[in-house]
Amino acid sequence: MAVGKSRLEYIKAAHRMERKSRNIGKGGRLIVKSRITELLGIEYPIIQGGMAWVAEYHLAAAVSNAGGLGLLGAASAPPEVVREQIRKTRELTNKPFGVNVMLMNPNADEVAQVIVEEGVKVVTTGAGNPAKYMSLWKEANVRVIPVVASVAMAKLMQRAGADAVVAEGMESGGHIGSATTMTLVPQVVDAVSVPVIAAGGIADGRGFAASFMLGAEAVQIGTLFCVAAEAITHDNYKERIIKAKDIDSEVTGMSHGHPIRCIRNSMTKEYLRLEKEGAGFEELEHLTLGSLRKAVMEGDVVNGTVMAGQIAGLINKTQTCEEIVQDIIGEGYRLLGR
Ligand code: TUI
Repeated sequence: MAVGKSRLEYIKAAHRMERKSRNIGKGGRLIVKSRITELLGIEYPIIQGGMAWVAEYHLAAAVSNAGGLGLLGAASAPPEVVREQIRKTRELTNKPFGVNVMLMNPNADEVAQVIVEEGVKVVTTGAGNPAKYMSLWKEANVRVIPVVASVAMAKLMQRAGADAVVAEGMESGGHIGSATTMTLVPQVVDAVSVPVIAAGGIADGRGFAASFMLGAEAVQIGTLFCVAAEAITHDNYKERIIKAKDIDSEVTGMSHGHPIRCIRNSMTKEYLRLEKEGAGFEELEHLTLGSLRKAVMEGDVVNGTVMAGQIAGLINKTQTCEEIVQDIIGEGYRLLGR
């Protein structure tokens, strides 16, 4: 025993050393570092997807409070609603969080500006090329993380100044590309020097560990957070995901180049029937107008659009965001031998 130290001090110091060697921080939480945790100032390399209607302030704050990165999904929300959501998130957490900008949103220009005005520190983008906002955000010291579905887009985004990229496979729910997570992630990792976040088909520690084996430094998770206790998603939507089997999703919109993955129901059957008959974009758009809101907010999972990834089949219960994050990190790091 060191001279001058009481037995209690000695035991405390020994416990501190033990926690440090096993990467365990105060409160027993595992400390998990990657370039992404450093870049974003978060505890764990888990990012919540910026899902339209689902990713609002309760969920984003809960994920951030659990040590991951919560995201607000701006989707097609008017800029003032996004501003309000940002302020409400701040009331629930003092941890970092971000905003996802859906680039097909006609309000994207104004939303991009609101993000700067409100001092948001992290932006992810989806469904398009965010190059035109890059200088605005970089000058405001916002970390910019585009979601990409190809190596070409990943390289383009790195050249444009992206801080990291999310490589999203077609297992994901919602708007998708054509490459799978298993093939896309290692190819993007080899093509860029910025850190890569894997997305698509991840809902447990195995998916987390596999992503790291492919070279990713974090994961983005959508479908699993849709069923989180803190998500305001209608119970019918959560139940539909929990009930889903491996092959219960369909991809609509292939014919007009905007493929969307969602759970098979009356809506997808009608959509695919019209597509087969050669219906035009306008007619198909009319069919789905407001249909995601109808499913997420009103619980109409028969006629509404139930966006979800292929991993829905693995998801069988609701958990809090804290439980989700701790389970994935615990299992993931055990599998990785860290
Ligand atoms: O954006 C997503 N997933 C989404 S957005 C969304 S909202 C929506 N609601 C109704 C209809 C349509 C959309 C639902 N799900 N994921 C990120 C993502 N981005 N996946 C694929 C892409 C992508 C696609 C093309 C990224 C870049 C890109 O570039 C095209 C170009 O400009 O060359």
